[in-house]
Amino acid sequence: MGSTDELNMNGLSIGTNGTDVQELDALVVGAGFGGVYQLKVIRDAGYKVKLVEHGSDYGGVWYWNRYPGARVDSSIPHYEFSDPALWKDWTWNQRFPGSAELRTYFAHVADKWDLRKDTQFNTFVSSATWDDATARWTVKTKAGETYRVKFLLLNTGFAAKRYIPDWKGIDSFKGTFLHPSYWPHEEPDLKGKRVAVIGTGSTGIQLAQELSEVAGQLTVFQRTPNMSLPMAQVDYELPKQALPKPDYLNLFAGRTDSFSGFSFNFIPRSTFDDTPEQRRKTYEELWSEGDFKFWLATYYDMLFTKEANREAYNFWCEKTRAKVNDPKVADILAPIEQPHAFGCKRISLENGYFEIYNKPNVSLVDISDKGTPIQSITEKGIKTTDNEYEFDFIISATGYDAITGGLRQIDIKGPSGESLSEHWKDGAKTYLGLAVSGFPNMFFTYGPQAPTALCNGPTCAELQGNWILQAMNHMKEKSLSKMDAQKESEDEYKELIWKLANASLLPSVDSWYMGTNIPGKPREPLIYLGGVPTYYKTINETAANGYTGFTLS
Ligand code: NA7
Repeated sequence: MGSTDELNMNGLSIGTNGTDVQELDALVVGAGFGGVYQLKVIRDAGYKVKLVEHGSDYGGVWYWNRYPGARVDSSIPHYEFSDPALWKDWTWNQRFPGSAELRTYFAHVADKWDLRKDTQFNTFVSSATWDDATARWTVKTKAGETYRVKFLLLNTGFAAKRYIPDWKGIDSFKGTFLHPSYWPHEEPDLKGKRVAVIGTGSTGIQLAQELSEVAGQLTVFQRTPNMSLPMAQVDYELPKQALPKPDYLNLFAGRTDSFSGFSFNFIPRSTFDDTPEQRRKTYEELWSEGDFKFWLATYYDMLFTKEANREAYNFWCEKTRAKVNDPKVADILAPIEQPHAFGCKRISLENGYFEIYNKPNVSLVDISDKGTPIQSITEKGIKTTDNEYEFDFIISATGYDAITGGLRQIDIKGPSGESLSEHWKDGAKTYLGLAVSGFPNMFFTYGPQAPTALCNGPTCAELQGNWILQAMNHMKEKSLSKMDAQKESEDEYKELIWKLANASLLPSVDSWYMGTNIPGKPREPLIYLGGVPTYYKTINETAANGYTGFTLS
């Protein structure tokens, strides 16, 4: 539908087929941290913008993930926006807030930033097509609405597309089969029931901890051990918080100087610079912090050299095995022989997880290739290579088509007619983890080839969101209609992504950081591994130099 076919009235056009076309400067897709920040700053800058979201409220992953025990494992106040208007009169109940408290926080953000009037929920964006003649994206929703916008801003996050393995027989199961991110709003009654949790990522661990208290019999199916670290939860006695409010400004300012967007950094010494006694003391101190510090504020060589990594693993293994009574169960949870490089698969934080296996109503099944893999789902439950287990509930905590899945599930077509999905069929290609060559005026946050899953979410939302706003402002000031990443820049950037990854141990491990959790997905580093400060410097220099690597017209 070209612009000449339409009658334009106050930003609303009527297409030839009678459908309304909403004209905007920008459409923001997704109402998690990335999307709400984007809406706020772009609207404040005077653009006409709307936010659309698949769910029926704000929160992104926190809207969807309502399973028992769902909570963030980044501590606050790291895990919140830096705007004083939000934090000056906000208090948290816990250091690691649960999903419901995070939804309340999002409601607070929506009120303070007055977001609701420009947000439309229950709206799934199904396609976007670029029209070169008008330099506009035509965006369609599943419900049949049409938007025509100069900028398409995708904030779909890293976990918008659930993954359930293609097991035979799921439909035949007579009990209830659930994916945790589609947890029913009306809480299912699991009390005294036979419950299976498949998967031991962050979700499986949180669920298992919680359900061990409720289920009659809980069986956890583990394919790979999760090298979880202890979470030191704190219940705040209000109004006391993690930090005095005047210290917040420093903490937020420091987030972009931290490798992972928190307020801490790696120790500038290598593991074996210290004596065994000093090292033990350092490990103990990091361990006792009860957050990600044993992972992301340890010796700088831990993620880069095998020996340093093994040393960290040995400490973790010793501490973890001490929590489990049965040595055979400990061999599955924390094998003495290191199964993969420590910290190169998503580390989770746990709160009594390993101890659940000391309870009589909890059991663990090793479904790795060395154990008894799942063969199918049956009417009664789960069939492995040596047994059929019977259940009332099966919870498939099997994760997501992470990082690229949420973007690829929208049918996005650039001027050449090539879709984003086709463009990425052999692997993700972006420039700066913000744009894709051949897809002009389309930007995204918390996606591939940016610090993303190794960066605290709100930090990334702000630093990428600000960059996108500046790019839009630049185009406005220069009266430009189109900004497109150059193919050569994209190719060079991909080389950089591999170079950074190859300097680390990450590519040696199967994980969703490498795309390997989804059968057939290309094996490649999906995350920028240079750390937040270097990423921040790179994207800001590109902007300061007039958006090098982009074609502006
Ligand atoms: P994850 O981290 O992707 O975990 C999924 C889990 O499911 C993991 O233990 C997988 O084992 C397991 N899995 C996946 N496919 C299978 C099959 N086919 N058979 C058996 N087991 C399987 O997702 P989460 O939801 O836990 O966490 C997502 C992120 O949310 C998390 O990292 C935080 O950032 C918050 P595997 O390790 O692949 O062997």
